[in-house]
Amino acid sequence: MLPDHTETTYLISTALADEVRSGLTQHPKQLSSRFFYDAEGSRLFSEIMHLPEYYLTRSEYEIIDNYKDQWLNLFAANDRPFDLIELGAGDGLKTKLLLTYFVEQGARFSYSPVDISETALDELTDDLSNKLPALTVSPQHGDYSDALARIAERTYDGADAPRRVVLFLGSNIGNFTPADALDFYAQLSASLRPGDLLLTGFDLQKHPAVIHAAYNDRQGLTKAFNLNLLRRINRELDADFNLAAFDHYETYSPETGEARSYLVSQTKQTVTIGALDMSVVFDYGEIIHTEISRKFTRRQIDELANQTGFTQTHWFTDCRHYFADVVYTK
Ligand code: AVJ
Repeated sequence: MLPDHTETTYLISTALADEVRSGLTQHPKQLSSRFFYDAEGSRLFSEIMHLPEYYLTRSEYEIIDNYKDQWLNLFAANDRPFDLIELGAGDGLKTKLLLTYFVEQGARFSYSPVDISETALDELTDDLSNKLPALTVSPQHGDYSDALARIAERTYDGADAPRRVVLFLGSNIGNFTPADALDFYAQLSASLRPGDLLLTGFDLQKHPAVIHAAYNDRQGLTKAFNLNLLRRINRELDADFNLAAFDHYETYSPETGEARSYLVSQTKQTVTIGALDMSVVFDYGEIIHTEISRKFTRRQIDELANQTGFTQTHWFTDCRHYFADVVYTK
């Protein structure tokens, strides 16, 4: 059929469209984990945080609960007000504990959660305005590079300018490749001023079986979370992925410290992505790589600070040494 001017091919260019176009034409196929977090994906991740196998959230909660008084002393040193900027705040389960304590102690600070999920951010903001009405909250919808741009933009003059404290909790940093983590921390470092703080939650290397189980839970929530990416593509890009024809597969390598998530095609099949005017062939057993969740050694955490212009000043861990919240000072 000849092209007809009434039949327009829309070249849609959203971030998801670009990702699908490039990721599903590569070998091996891949899609970035940043697209997990639509409303359903954010909800599923909130459930994952309560799984018995997903030790990360409980370990970090223990650290925050044990050290929240020390953290406040650190953040508000010399009674200076501070701006708490949280990257990837999500539903703020752990942060609420911290914020509640800070407000109770009469700390002078404001809170800026940044998240890629608008629903998670709206719910967090509503909840905070009910529970902590005195707290100034300035939510920012966007990804990490938007957050960086905002941090770099914030210029304050004067000696009593608030110190900036950037929170990057929950081992969100694990989603970066080592090169991207270095790059991101170097950029963060460049946009902070001397005395500003960066507090990162790192999941530590431990028995590989413990880590593997955290991403391969018996209830199948991690599987549903991974498959939800395909459901999102069906909805937003008019695709016809049959979710039942894909499985979840997880690997953990104690040598690289990488947990990796895959979707596996259980049959030879062709998927059509309407909005991209594209069809994608999957071989039997072919994979899509969807996520890296990197686990760290103490040495790697020291090196990350050294290589990006930070000084590592504090190290907090849980009783099992599963997780560490680490303060870098600019
Ligand atoms: C939100 C990126 C920290 O990698 O552990 C949970 C996401 N993926 N189960 C992680 C996730 C599968 C989580 N982070």
